[in-house]
Amino acid sequence: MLRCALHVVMATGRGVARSSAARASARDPWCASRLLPRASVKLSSSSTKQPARELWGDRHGDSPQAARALELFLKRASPEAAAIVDEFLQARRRGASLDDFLLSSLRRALRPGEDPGPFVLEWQAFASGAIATNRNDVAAKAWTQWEAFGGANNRATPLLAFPAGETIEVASRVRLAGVARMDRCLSAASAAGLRAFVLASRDESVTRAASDKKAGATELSRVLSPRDVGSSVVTRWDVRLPWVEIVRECLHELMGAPDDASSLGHALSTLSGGDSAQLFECAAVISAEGAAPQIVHADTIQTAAGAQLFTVFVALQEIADHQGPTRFLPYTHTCTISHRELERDSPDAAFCQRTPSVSALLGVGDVALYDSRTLHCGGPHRVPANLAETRVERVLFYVSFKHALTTEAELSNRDVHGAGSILPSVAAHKMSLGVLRARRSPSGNAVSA
Ligand SMILES: O=C(O)CCC(=O)C(=O)O
Repeated sequence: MLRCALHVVMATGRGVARSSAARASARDPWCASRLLPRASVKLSSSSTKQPARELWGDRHGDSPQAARALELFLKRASPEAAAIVDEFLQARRRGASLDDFLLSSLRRALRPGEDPGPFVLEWQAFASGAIATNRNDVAAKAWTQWEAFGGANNRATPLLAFPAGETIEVASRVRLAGVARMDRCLSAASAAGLRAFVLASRDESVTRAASDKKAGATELSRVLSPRDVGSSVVTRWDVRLPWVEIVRECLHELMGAPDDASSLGHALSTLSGGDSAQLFECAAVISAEGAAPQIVHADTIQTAAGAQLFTVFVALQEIADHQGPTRFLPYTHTCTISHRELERDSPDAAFCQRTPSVSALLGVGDVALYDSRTLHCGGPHRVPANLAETRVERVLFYVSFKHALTTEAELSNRDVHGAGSILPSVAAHKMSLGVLRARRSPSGNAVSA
């Protein structure tokens, strides 16, 4: 799943960083002193050329996450790396954001033997060390947030669907609240077939990843809280799906008839600037019993450009409360204050204690459609209180569409992996929403029903 790298990592470290210096060192994911033993590059602690603080921040259009990440990095960056940052900040023109500078440097692929200069090397070492050392802290923080939302006495209300036939309402609802539900977009038979395919794909990808890390990284996206605190057992996966018949057929079915104004396809088109919106992700998330919750996060940060991505989560089986349904925080997609409060939340997650949320307790084939800026998280997958309840993995098929006016660079810059959760071979089709709605193949030929 696409997630804003800066947003997620900063959201994790922020609250605990304030508690005490010792705890900050132990738990702040960006704390450079923790990264030194792992980083291949030695960061100097005697930085002399520090960029002036007024050169970045809110008034330059930089996100708080990027500003905070830079501050932590600069505490230990070498004078040479700091000088490069200073050069960028001094020379940047209006619109050149720190977010893009940091994220494109983070993503920059290095050819063997290439010397990208001290900043890129140190920044990549800093960030990857932070992400690697941070996994347990992420799950621990997610449990604190989950408790703050009420824990087993969850205060979330169910995410409710609007009556059939009110599609305009669905698009309007997403615009207003950031999330809406649509029921029975996929038949039970299609959902069951796709579910079996997803689980088999997951098993194959996990086996392949064990012997071929590169193939693993192509087929399985990074996921938040893959393991619980202190556990080595993986209980959460994000599987990129191939463009095979069963996936295509389910997508066509989900979109509904092209002339049906109450269809999911129509709602997506209304929201995404028309049928030229492009398929950006095509994957599935799976959680097994024992899965920790995820930290509250958004998939993209808020920018002046507005909505950039709309995502559809499709339940491939019924989702009960013990299976950790997705929790959405309505109205947060356009609420800069909520995003900021989350980043600066107290160690006991006061923001989560006071913020209302809804649970996507979906039936088979039901859909949660959301604006990627909406704060959300997967819940913990627990043993049901009533052991007679069905105990199966929770599988969500998902696709996202890039708004017609959003450029590739705007979105890809906001993810560590350079793209959302989509196989390169599927992304290469550059599939438009219109093609999917019209049941055409990427080459434009009609697909037989
Ligand atoms: O598991 C879910 O319900 C949400 C997944 C998600 O948001 C993520 O993996 O980033």
